[in-house]
Amino acid sequence: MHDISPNRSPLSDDEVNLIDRYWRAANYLSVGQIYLLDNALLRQPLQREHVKPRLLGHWGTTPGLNFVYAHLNRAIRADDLSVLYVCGPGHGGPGMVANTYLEGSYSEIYPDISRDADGLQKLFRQFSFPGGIPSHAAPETPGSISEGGELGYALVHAYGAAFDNPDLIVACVIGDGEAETGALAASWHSNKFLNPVHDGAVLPILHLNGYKIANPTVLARMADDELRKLFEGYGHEPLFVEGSDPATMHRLMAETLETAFARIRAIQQAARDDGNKARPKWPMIVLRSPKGWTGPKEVDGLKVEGFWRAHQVPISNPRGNPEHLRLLEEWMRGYQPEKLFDDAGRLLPELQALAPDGNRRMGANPHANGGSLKRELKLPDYRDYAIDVPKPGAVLGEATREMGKFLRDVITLNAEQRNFRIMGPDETASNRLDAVFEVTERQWMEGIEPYDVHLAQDGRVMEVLSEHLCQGWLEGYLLTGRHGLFSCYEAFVHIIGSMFNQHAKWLKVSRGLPWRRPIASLNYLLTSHVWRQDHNGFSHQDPGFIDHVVNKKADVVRVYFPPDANTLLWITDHVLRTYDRINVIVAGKQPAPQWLTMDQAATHCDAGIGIWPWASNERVANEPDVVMACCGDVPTLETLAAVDLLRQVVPDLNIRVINVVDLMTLQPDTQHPHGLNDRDFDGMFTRDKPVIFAFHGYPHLIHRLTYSRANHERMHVHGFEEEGTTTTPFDMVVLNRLDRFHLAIDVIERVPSLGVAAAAIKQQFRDALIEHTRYVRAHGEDMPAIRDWDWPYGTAAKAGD
Ligand SMILES: Cc1ncc(C[n+]2csc(CCOP(=O)(O)OP(=O)(O)O)c2C)c(N)n1
Ligand SMILES: [Mg+2]
Repeated sequence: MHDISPNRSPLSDDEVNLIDRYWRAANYLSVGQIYLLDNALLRQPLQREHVKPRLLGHWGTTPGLNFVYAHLNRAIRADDLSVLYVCGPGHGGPGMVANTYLEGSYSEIYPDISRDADGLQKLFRQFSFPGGIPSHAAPETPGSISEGGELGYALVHAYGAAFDNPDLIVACVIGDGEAETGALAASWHSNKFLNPVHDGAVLPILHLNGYKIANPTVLARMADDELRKLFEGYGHEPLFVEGSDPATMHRLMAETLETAFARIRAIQQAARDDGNKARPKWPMIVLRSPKGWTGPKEVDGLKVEGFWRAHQVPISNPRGNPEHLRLLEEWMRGYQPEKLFDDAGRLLPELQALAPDGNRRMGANPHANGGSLKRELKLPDYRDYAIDVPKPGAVLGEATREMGKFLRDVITLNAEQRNFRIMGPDETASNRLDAVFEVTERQWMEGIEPYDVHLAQDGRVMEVLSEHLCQGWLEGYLLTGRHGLFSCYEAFVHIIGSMFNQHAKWLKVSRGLPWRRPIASLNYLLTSHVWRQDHNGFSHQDPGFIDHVVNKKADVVRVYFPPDANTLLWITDHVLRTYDRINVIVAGKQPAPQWLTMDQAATHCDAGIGIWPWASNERVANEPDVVMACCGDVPTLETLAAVDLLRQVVPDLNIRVINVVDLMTLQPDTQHPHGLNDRDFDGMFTRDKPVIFAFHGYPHLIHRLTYSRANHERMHVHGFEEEGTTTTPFDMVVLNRLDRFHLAIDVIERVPSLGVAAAAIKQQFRDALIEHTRYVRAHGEDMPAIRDWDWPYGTAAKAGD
């Protein structure tokens, strides 16, 4: 069933012939990349030694991708459109490379791969070849913002790219297998967040080639009627292009794209010129074409074209099997390369003329190299948001609430630039960032009731209960040159762990490509963290995302644990200025004691780690008896409370307190640019004194980062031990032995000089723990002595000073 009759085609026979030849050229180059080392233009009979020894790549999706590319070229030329091509089945890398080569953008970036026979030969050879290029639409591929290696993120990236880019159309090819992923299934709802006035358009092209690697796909086996209802239900107008006869399909596709772009224009006009506020029914295309279209129909008697066997390399052994070699030659010659390329190996001029010019070529669209369009954020002075801290611990504050005020003004200062957004799964207010709602709203295109709060068709905050969408939108937004922040519950950020991986890989590779300009960093605020899950309990207690983050290349990742509001402000300002990184900030939202003045905070954060002299009980000339290190807001509080306990019972004990804000300072400088060198580390942590380390996350991570340090065997780390429930804040730390009493007991046990006094002191602390347990179970809240504790010493560095 076709929506549009081929008879109404805008394509003449000549045009059909031309576009078909262009498509054949792209298909030829794609097959050549997978198979050939030599004899690229088939000027001689194909010999086994012309074929690569290892055949790698994916053919099945490629002819469909090439078909879409050729037709988008035509539409771009017709209406001078700015189109970004997001390629979901990124494993069709040969197709994206072939097309950018044909249009010339490839050779401009990689002049060695010239537009002649020599360049063509190199183009074939480099593909999936050691020292060459990867098999996917990777960062190396001009025009790409989405790798597609891990399937599922094409549509969400496309929307991220379209936000605040009113003149851009993002054409997004979605594999039918890819469409089965959770992330992609959620992505259809992105249209509820796209404003037709201020944002660009996304044209989803669902590529029903019927198969994945070894199975049919769910969507392809559904009848058109069900598909139509499904996508209408998602708020789209599906336009169907179905068939396998190339001439018919060219006509259909050309006509359908014209319809789709006309619909997009009409929607934008209605919203922009006529003030139509209704959520539009955006067009989408359902493209049903055979997997491995134009490839071999059968190999070794088994069905290939139009089946999953076309997925990777359809003819497996041309070097060893003469029949395979013959089939390959027949397949490639079937595209008639002599009618596509001239004697010098250049695409014939009448075919070159089908590609758009300059930046209109999809491989040269500047949005795909977002760093080149990036404008710096205007940032307010973070010092203006400082909490006044007359002495350590004297005032309570909510760190993320102060950050919210800073972000509010970031939004205001950049309102005109429209290049900053905050994403979150429904928690911006609960994470105490709600000051932002003084100046903006939550973006929302569905109906708005009079009693709704902070919803509007234009807002800088994007909330949807899909961490996949938050992450993917932000990636697409950053990759096209803008800025943002993703605030998330710490325990549930794991959901996008794999997307984080892919983005980190993208950054690592792009940093090695001089033509890819740096993009703004991906910034996470992880709050509602493990130690303060008062409402939720064990399911919400998991600090393990950071373990995952530090696996990535040191150049790319940073992890920050600000202990209070002023440090959080400094770090927020800092991360918003960085580029090509992933910054993770872990900070609590509950009222907590404030430790540092803004000046102290700035100095401390700049170094990333430091001794806190005011918290230490150390005679400067002497070595400490014990080092108490802390990293994270709750561990810092417990460490300081433990220092207080110890000062009371063993006032002569020399305690050094170290606070870690930047986790990566713990790694050696040879492994991370922020790492301390051994000399500085040893100076701080000593080479031979016990270190009691209170850490926000799983203890093993600290061991992992410090295993090569001289004093590692004396490091005793307290952290999350996977003990949790819905209980009081202090009981949570007790359950995991991160509380002041356990820390103090550990100090007593590890400092040899304490001798016989130790037993009595330990007993006193154990008794306090027993009393605590009894009290919380009886009263349902922490003991007053715990709740009301504050740092009693001011800035005095010695008890009694
Ligand atoms: C999340 C994820 N799971 C599994 C894979 C392995 N994989 C690679 S291609 C593919 C099939 C993709 O099918 P489809 O999206 O229909 O693409 P096409 O048919 O166009 O090749 C699979 C399962 C993957 N790349 N990503
Ligand atoms: Mg498929």
